[in-house]
Amino acid sequence: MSRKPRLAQVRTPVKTRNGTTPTAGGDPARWRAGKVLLLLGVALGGFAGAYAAVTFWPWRGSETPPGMVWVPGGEFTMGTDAAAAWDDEKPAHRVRVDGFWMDETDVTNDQFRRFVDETGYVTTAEKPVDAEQILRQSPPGAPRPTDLAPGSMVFVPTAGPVDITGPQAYRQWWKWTRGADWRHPEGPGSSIEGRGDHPVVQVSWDDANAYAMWAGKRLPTEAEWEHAARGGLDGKTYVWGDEPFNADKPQCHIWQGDFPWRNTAPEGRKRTTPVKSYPPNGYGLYDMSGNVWQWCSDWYQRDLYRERRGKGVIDNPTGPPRSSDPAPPFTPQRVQKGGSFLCNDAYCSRYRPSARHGCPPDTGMSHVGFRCVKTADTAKQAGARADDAEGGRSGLLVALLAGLACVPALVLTASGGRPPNLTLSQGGVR
Ligand SMILES: [Cu+2]
Repeated sequence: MSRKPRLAQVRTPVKTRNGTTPTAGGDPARWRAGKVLLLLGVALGGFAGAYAAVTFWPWRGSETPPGMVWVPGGEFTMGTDAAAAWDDEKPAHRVRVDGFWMDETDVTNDQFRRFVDETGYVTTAEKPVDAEQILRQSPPGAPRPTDLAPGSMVFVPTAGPVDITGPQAYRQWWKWTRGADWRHPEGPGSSIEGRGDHPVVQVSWDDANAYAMWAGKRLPTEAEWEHAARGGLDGKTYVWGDEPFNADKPQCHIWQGDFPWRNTAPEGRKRTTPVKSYPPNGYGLYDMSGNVWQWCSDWYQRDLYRERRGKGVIDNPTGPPRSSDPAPPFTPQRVQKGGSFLCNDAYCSRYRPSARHGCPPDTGMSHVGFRCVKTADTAKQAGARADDAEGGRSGLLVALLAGLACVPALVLTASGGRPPNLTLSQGGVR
């Protein structure tokens, strides 16, 4: 059959209501307005769909933030009843936490440098010491500190064997060092040259929080941290299970030799090591034992677990309302977890996941770093402030890419071909 009759039919001029015959292009203004409306509808629909998907879809299914792994929520045994453990780890008790994303490694020097370059942030250790603050945190009658030059705490091996028992023993190998900061972890003569993939150290709790906020993340609670460190192995002594540390085939980076004076590790591995140097735990997290201590968001309370006795399963704990520890009664402390390259069974054995200790939030040390976590809440609160490459704005970007793909056409149509002033940051998505 010939197509001619149908074509002819289509091309037959139609009379409009006022009796005129429309020209080939119709009324140009009305056609353009129609096109604009259509494109606007498509753009809005796409945007709304993508935004809803990113916002309401379960986090795990949607997208993995770069450099993070998913830690599934659940119940676990926090603390321990092991005889050899420290008092503040007891008793073991049941805790439940929601799932979250966690940085698969400690924050590295390279990552921290990007934060500082972008924001101009000055760390605690780079600022003069606040004498008033020190006095507020000292026993009554303590002398006013005289050396207020910027600095931080550096581990310095002793010349030979020393008595490592007693609460003040650490003073023999921890030295207040002028000019020590994250760029100079061991003081003015040192640098992080060639250590870009090592964990950043000499960061205070405040520094860690500033970084986390910038990255659209937050510090983990102590419960989240311990749940993550255990990697699904409930009630085990170590993050890899129950087998003791094996010096011939180390499971993590802790002190090798005689603490605190003879370090038998090869040159370049006597302090921090590059992240991912040792096998990850069951959740794919590296260095959850040893290398550097990691800041948590909680205040440190020494007898917290005894208070939890008989209270059943503790749900998503965020720590006590204030710090409390009889050892330094005037100094508030935040929790640190994981142990460091200084840990060893002769001294502290705190590289076990139940181990914990407190440290004043303004204090950086050459064996203390951190890593961040992220939940749907964090992303919504901090996403708008976050850095692109850290994944914090990814929700906004996905929505923009899906919904606004039509925008160039839309704007060009409406503006008759003139390039628009389009500001994507006005999206207002939180
Ligand atoms: Cu230790």
